[in-house]
Amino acid sequence: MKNSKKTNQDNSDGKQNDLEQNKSNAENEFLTTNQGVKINDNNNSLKSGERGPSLLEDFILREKITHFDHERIPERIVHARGSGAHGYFELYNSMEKYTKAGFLNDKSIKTPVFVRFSTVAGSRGSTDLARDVRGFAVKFYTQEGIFDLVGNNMPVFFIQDAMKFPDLIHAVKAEPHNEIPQAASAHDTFWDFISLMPESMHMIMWVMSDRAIPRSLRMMEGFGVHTFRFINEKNESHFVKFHWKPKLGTHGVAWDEAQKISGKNSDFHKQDLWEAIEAGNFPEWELGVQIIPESDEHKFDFDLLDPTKLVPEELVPVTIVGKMVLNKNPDNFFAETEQVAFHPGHIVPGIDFSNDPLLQGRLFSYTDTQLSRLGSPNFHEIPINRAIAPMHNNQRDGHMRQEIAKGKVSYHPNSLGGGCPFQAKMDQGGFVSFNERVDAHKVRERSKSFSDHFSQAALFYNSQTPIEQDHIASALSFELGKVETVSIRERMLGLLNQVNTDLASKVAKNLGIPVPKNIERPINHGVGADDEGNQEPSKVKPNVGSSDALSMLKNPTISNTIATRQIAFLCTDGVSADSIKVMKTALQNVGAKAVIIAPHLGTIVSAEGTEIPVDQTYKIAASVLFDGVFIPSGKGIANLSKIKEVKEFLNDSYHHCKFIAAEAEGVQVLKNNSDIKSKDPGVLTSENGADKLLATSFIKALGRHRFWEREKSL
Ligand code: HDE
Repeated sequence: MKNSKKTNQDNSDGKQNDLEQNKSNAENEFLTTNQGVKINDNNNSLKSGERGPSLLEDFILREKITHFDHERIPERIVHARGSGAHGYFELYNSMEKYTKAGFLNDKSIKTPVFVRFSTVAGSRGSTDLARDVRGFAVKFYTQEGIFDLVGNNMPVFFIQDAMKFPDLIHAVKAEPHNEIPQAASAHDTFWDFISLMPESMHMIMWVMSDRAIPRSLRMMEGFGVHTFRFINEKNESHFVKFHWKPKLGTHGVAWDEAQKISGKNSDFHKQDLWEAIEAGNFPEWELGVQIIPESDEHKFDFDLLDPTKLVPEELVPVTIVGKMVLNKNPDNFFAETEQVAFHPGHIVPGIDFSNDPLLQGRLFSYTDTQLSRLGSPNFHEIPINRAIAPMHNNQRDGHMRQEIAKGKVSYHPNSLGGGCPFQAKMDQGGFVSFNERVDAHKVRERSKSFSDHFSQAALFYNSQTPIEQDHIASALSFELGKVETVSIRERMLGLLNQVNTDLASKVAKNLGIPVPKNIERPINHGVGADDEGNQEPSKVKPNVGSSDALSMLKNPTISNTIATRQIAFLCTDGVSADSIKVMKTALQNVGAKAVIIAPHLGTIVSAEGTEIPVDQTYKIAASVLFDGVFIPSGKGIANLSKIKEVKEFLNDSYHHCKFIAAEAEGVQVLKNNSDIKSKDPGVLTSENGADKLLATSFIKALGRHRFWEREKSL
C-alpha cells in the first residue's frame, strides 16, 4: 500500500471509462420488462374482452405505470435549474510548494471533471436569464478521491453565517402564500430581508450588476468564495482563494434583453452550452489561486474568514495554475446533471477548510440534502458520483445498495479479515486534518472583524465604469420598483446611501422618494452590534479604493474574441450572395457564426440567381438571440422593409447596444426601419457591396461585445 498519487498518466478518460459500464443502448434489441421478459404488445393493456375492464394481472402495464409514477425526485431546494458537462483539468505548473494534492502536483495527470452550472432561486423549469447568482460547481475525479469546488460566479455571498441561509432562501424564493414570483428577486420578501441585513450589501452590488445576467455560461468567472487551505507535504498551511477565468471573457446582456430572451428561449444558456460542446467549441477556464501565508491572516482590513469579502487582486495577485476544458455533453440529463451530488466537504489530502462560519455550515448541509433528494446514503454509488479512486470501507447496506461486499467482516479493527481495509498513514495518502490550534470559549457570537459591511460594497461600485454603475442603479430601480411596501424601499435607500450617495439618489429619484437621513431598522436583528449594542455596522478605511478586476469592462483579462458568437444576417430573395459570402467568410475565419434569416425556410434566390439555404425565419429569430446584425447588399434587399419583424429586430439590436453593419442597398433598409440615429459609431455602414473592409471593422467592433455608450443617447 503506497501513496498512489504520482502515476504519470493522462487520466482524462478515467471517469468516462468508469461510466461506460452503466450505459445502455437499445439499438437492435427487443423491448423487455425490467425483468428482461420480451414484450409482444406495447400498445394495449390486458382486458377482459376488447371493450371490457383492464385486468389487475397485467404485470406489464402495472410495471410501466408504477415506474412512471415514481420518475420524479425532489428538485434541489436551491440551484434547482442546472446544466452539466464533462471535461478535464490540466495543470500548468506544480503547486507542490503549497499543496500535496496529486492533481495539483503532477503535470502529467489530466483529471476528469464534471461541472454543473445553475441559477439559484428558480425551479427546475424556470428561465435561464433570471437576474440571479450562478452556481459553478466542479467535481474533480482525482486519483486520491473526489474534490468538489462548489462555487458561484460571484466571489462573495449575501450572509456571513450559515444560520441565516434558510432565512435568505425563504426570502428570495417565490412567496409562500401564492408562489409568486418565479426565479426573481424583485419582490417584497427578498428586499425586506436584505434591507435588514446590511452584511448583504457587497453581494447586492454584484447581483445588481450585469454579472447576474451572463451572456453565456461559457462567459462567466467562477469563485470558490470561501477561504480554503492548501496543505503541503511538510504539513504547512497557506490560505487559498480559488478563481476560474473564462477564456472567452466575462460578458453580460442588457436587462431588457434578458427579459425578452426569457420569453423567446428560456433554455438560452443551457442550449448555448450544449451546442458549443456539440460543435467542438469546447469552453475553457483557467484556474487561478490567491495564496496567503498563515502569517498574513490578520494583515488585511477585513477578515479572511468573512465570506462577504474578497481579497482584492491588487493585494494578492491571482496566479494561474491550470485549465479546465469541457468537451463532452452528458448522455442523460437525469442520470448525470440531476443526480450529481456536490459537497464542499469532498476534499482530498492537500486541501482543507478554513473556519469561515458559512463554509462550516455548508459542510453539514450538502450530505443532508442529498439524503432527501436522492433518497439514500448510497448516493455515492450513483455512477456520476462514484469516485474513480478505489473505495473500500465498512459502511454497508441501505436503500439501493449496489456494492456486493464479500466476506463476513464489516468492522474495524478486525483480525478475521486480516485487518483490512487498512488505515492509511499520512505518507501513504491518508487524510489528516490540519492541526490548527483552537482554544476558545463556546460562544454564539459574530467576530467584530466581520462588522464592516459597506467598504467592499463601495469598492465594487467605485471599480465599475460609469456605464456599469448606471446598470446597477437601473437594476436597483427595477427591483425596488417592484417592491410594494414603501418602508422596505426606504430602508434600502438608507443602506445604499452608505455605499454611495450618488447611487442612492439616482435610485431614490426613480422611486420617487427621498433618501432617508437615518436608517430605520425596526427589528433588532443582532448583526454587527458593537459593545454598546449599537446596531450601526462599523466602517473601516479600505486599503484598495478601486480594482479593475471587479469590472467586466475594465477587467485586465477581458477577451476580445468573438469565437462562437452568432451574427444574424437579415436576408430575403434578391440578397447579394457575394455580400453574404464576404461577411460570412470573415466571421467564420475568427470562429463566429453567420445565421441566415429569411421569410421562409428552405432556400432563397440571390440577386446573382443562386440558391441560399436559410437557417431561421423571422417568426423564430429575434435580435435578443444574436450578438450582432448584418444587412447585406443586393437589389432585392429593399423588400426587407415589407417584413414587419425586421423593424423590431433592428430596434432591439440598437436599444441593446449591439453592433450593426449594413452595406449598399442594406443601408437604406436600416435607415427606413429603425430608430437608429445617423452618426452612431456602433452602426457600421458602407456604400459598397461585398466590402471586405466593412467586414474587418465589423469584426473588430463585435470584439467589444456591446456599444454601451449608445445608452446615453437612447
Ligand atoms: Fe449551496 N447548497 N449552500 N452555496 N450551493 C446547495 O446542495 C447551502 C452556498 C452552491 O449544482 C444545496 O446539493 C448552505 C455558497 C452550488 O448541484 C444545499 C449554504 C455557495 C450549489 C446548499 C450555502 C454555494 C449549491 C442544494 C450557506 C458558493 C449547486 C442542493 C451556509 C460558494 C450544486 C445541493 C449543484 C447547492 C446549502 C451557501 C454554492 C441545500 C446551507 C456560499 C453551486 O445543500
